[in-house]
Amino acid sequence: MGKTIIISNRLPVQLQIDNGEITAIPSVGGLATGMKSVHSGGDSLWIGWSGLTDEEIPDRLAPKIDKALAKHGSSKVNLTESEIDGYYYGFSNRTIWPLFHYFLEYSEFESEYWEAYKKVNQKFADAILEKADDGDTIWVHDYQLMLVPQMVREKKPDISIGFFLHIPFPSFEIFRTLPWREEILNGLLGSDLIGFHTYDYERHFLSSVRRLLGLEVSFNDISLDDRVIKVDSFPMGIDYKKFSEAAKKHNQNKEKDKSELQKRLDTHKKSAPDAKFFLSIDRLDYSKGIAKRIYAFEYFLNKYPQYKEKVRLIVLAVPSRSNVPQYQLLKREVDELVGRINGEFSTVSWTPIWYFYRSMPFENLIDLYTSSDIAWLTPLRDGMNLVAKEYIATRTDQTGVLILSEMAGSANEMNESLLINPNNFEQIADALHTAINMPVEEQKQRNAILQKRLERYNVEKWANDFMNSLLDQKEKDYSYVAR
Ligand code: GDG
Repeated sequence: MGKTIIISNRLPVQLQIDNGEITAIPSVGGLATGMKSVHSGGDSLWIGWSGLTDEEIPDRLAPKIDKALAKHGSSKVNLTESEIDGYYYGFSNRTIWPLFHYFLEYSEFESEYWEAYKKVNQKFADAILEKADDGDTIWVHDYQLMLVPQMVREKKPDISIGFFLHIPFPSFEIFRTLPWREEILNGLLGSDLIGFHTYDYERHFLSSVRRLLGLEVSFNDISLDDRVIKVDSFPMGIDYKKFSEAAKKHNQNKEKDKSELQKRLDTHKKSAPDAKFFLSIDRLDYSKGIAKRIYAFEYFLNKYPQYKEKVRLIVLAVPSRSNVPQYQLLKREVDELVGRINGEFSTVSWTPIWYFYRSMPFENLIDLYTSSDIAWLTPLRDGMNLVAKEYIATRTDQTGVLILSEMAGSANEMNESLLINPNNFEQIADALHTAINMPVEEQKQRNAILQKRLERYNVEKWANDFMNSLLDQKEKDYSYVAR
């Protein structure tokens, strides 16, 4: 059996340059953790961008960087600042991201971005081809690299290639507006297996393949002249144990071991024992519906004024893509909204919204999850939404209520939460009211089911299922197709 090559836009390590010395620190994100079972031992390689552009890497340090990355089974693709601008901030985040999240009006169709995307995808494909041998297995991740499977297939027709999309695949009516729609589909069809988070995304993709390329699709197989491609859904899980154990440890912390944030949360809890914390955590991204959530909070306070001074909304908005104009506008909108609503409702002893615009260390994330009575996650569109799953995993006593948008992929597996339409303020206000008054027994019943499911279908299982399905596909005899 050959080696496994994983490809994603970013490598699962962060580079630190200090006094000419290089350290590569492994990332702790969901993808990196999930891939541990696939990316371990000497038989795998992860290819991606290091996070530093060519201009930021002095020539004399380049070999040291390669060495530091090699220690983590990683190899970098070199990208210039202008390539990152066109491929990443341009086509990936100004064309594909908005379009695939149904923000058609934000999607920019610039041929310059498209050219950069093709060029950089070719760079990734070349980096793979340089390292790949026949018999290897390649797993390509996400919307930044949709042309890579075909680019590799052209040079290595027999190699096994899997692709997983972490964001939604939109309906045909949305996807068809993309000027380069056929090229994107053909790029993906270089794979043997194409995976999505949900069955709906899978169906949307198959519908576009049938209607735009006229290919034969039966169930979830696409037949080409010489190959059959399998399309399937693999809902991504979390590292359940990591979150539940961190929460257990956190709950046993003595006063002196608590973080400053936890101490503040405790003080507020003590001063108003009936008060409820609502928690909202997302990257500051328009797809996450943060501004709408804050408007809905205002609506809730007006509809149910009895909760004034009794509830608090904690908003953690993590900075993201801040050089894309839509993200700058959103930042301004959220800043103003929080200011206006706090100005309108605050009293001497109560500030309705606590707003943090930053990324927090993992320990503080656990402080927030474990201290919040209600997690309120209402993206307008979201491929999956792992925060919803993490919140449930940290509720070790099984209390807590999750209010989740129907538009998040995770809603398919989290029916026991309160599912809402993020555009329906009436429904949201009522869900908050229901959540505040939900008997503890009912909270526990719902969370027990959710926890069991999340523990079983964790991120490692997700990665293994995908890999096994890809191996199965490789072993199938499709010789009849070539007749
Ligand atoms: C994309 C898709 C899909 C957040 N704030 C902090 C922090 N986080 C961590 C969370 C969670 C992750 O970031 C966010 O994951 P999500 O799934 O919620 O969202 P995206 O970043 O948009 O991810 C999404 C995902 O890919 C996987 O396929 O679910 O739909 O859009 O793990 O814990 N972590 C720390 N500090 C923070 O302030 N340490």
